[in-house]
Amino acid sequence: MQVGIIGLPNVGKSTIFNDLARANAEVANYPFCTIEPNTGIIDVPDAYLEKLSKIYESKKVTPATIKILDVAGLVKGANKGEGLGNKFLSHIRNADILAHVVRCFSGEDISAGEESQTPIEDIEIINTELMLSDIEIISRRKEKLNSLVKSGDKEAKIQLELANYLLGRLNEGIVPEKKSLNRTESDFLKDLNLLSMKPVLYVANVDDSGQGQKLYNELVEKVGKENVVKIYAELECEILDLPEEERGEYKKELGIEEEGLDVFIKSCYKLLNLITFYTLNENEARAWALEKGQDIIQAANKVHSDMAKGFIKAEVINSEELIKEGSFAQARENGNLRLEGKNYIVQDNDVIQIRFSV
Ligand SMILES: Nc1nc2c(ncn2[C@@H]2O[C@H](COP(=O)(O)OP(=O)(O)OP(=O)(O)O)[C@@H](O)[C@H]2O)c(=O)[nH]1
Ligand SMILES: [Mg+2]
Repeated sequence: MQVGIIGLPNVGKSTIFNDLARANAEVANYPFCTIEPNTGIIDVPDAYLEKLSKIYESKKVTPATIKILDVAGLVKGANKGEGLGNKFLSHIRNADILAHVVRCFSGEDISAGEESQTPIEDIEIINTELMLSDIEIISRRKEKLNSLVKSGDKEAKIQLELANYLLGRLNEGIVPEKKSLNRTESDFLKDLNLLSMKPVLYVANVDDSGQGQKLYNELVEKVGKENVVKIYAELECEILDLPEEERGEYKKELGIEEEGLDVFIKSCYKLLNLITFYTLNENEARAWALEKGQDIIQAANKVHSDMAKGFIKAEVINSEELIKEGSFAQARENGNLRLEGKNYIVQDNDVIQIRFSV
């Protein structure tokens, strides 16, 4: 999974990035501090993996990971070359989620540019620029498609029709809805990688001031609580610099109940409808992300295509139960290890042992 961080300049994107990826990207009080993208890998926090790894005393413990990208700030008119322009958005075209950072802190000495007024206006500037960038991408593709259509290419004709629909919506300032698409259309849409159609998580970069709370509330009112993650990025970065034993106390003082990282990942999983399954053996205990509703063959395919192709059956048990049992043998003896066939729909926190032949 990939997450791309977007937002106005100087709103704390790199601070959020450092907090989430436990990284050390440059943070400074001036716009366009970030020019080249920062890339980080986040280990998905996991309640069971460590305990599960004890079952076989696995040599390696591999959590699921998320790649996170922090890019330059966008400004009004970026599509016309304002600020750093919008070319850098190509770095996040492959992202599965956009983390849209919104300034919800006071800090009067920290300017997010002249046009920044309120969280609502700020997000509208960014969302408009994303649409304008998409319009550019589609228009460029249309030129190619036009000549293909003239030469009688039937697929290009379907693509051109979809391109015209998308352009029509975007030019009206409306994000196109995902209508039911045939194969050619959905492949084309995937290929276009439109930023405005990606799932968005609004990240409120808050401080502990009353003003910060007020701005956060405004944002929540506009986009809905379920779409906002509240992160005390700067405070959390400071906390990360403290010795481990002092962190808890400081967090309690500030009223930070759950770490930004945990809330953020949970929200990403929810937004993309992801669950976790595990594979275990002597070599490795590993957590994997899977779309909810997918079957065991799709899960097997994540691990190794041979496992999916040669699938015979799988032994399945919930993580918590397996930890309680202590071993597969014990679980089997107690009748708690289920045997599942190829149509089994994987459940959150399943541990699966796949039997296959190649
Ligand atoms: N007061 C206050 N300042 C913050 C907070 N979060 C970030 N900052 C400051 O805001 C300034 C910009 O932070 P960055 O993380 O570099 O912002 P950015 O969005 O990555 O900026 P660009 O890369 O230039 O677009 C820095 O001086 C940070 O210390 C906060 O919660 N409160
Ligand atoms: Mg930055």
